[in-house]
Amino acid sequence: MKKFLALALSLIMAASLAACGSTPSTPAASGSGSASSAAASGSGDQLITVGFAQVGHESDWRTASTKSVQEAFSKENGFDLQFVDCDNDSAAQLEAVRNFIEQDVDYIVIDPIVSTGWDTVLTEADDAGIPVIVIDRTIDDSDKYISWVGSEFTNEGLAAGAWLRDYAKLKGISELNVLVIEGTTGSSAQIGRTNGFKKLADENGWNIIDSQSGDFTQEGGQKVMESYCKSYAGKFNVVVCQNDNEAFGAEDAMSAAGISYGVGGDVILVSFDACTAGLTDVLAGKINADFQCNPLQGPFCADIVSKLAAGQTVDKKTYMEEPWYVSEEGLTEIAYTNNAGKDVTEPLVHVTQDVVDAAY
Ligand code: GYE
Repeated sequence: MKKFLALALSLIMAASLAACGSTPSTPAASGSGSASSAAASGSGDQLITVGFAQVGHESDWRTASTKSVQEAFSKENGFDLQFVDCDNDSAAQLEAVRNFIEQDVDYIVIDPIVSTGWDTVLTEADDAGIPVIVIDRTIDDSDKYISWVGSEFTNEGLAAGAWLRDYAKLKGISELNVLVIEGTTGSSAQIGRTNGFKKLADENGWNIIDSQSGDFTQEGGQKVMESYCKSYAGKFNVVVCQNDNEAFGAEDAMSAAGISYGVGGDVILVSFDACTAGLTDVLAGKINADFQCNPLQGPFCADIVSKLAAGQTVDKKTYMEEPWYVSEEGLTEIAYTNNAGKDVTEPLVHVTQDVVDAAY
């Protein structure tokens, strides 16, 4: 199927380059129906073969992402999915993609561990006539892919900063001394969240005492926080963890060091992802605010592949919709200038048990 679609796809690619910035409407989280019918119409009775090079299994977010992709690319939906867990190893991820090219799969889906180093292998895929779709994290040094679906990480960081600015004002806290536990160095999620938050920190004169990577894992978050507690005891009142799993590790380290955090504590704890366990901690007042990153991208990705298989045009970029969650009721919205330079006002969702129950 790939062979005769190659020409059509280069035309589609050219058309899709013009489109960008769409927000997903369909498919919904369970949007396998449209993927199924489009896949079937694109390939007769044959399954579409898809190779997926996943980042790894480092977090609750990642587990939900893998499940979402595997469910959307099921046999019933017309796909034969080859899944590779790259265990957070960039070299292994490049090798996985090269293996997919060797196997002559119909489509390759990549969630890039880091945002650079991609142009050579994407050129190889292009030369082999295999379309590449990128999900979640971005590729920033090559445009040789058809489409991307994921999150605006810089906006997540900006929103976290805007919330902290307003929360500190509400609570009468005039001096903010911040410790950041970053995600995997060089991933677009780490880069965007770091830069977005730093912009607000600079604007408001906050002191970022230290910023180290916890590699998006609970163990990593705990280790970094243990060392922060030793080095900076009594000197910080904000901890920003770039995902929930790091926040769980940071909580354990602060508890062990006798440092109180969350609502009514000495340290404001901020997190990203808003998975079920993260929102459970927001409900319990352990995490003050959690900025969602939505991992349920599988149906959108399958829909893109199905459309390509049916010879249809796809958008170059699709952004997931993501709410911001808070533990207390005091603030109901935040206003900030987003990464596109637009002034936005967005609601803050106060977490209740219903919100936790509805989480991923
Ligand atoms: O925030 C983190 C995961 O790429 C957005 O990766 C994703 C991040 C997510 O390990 O939990």
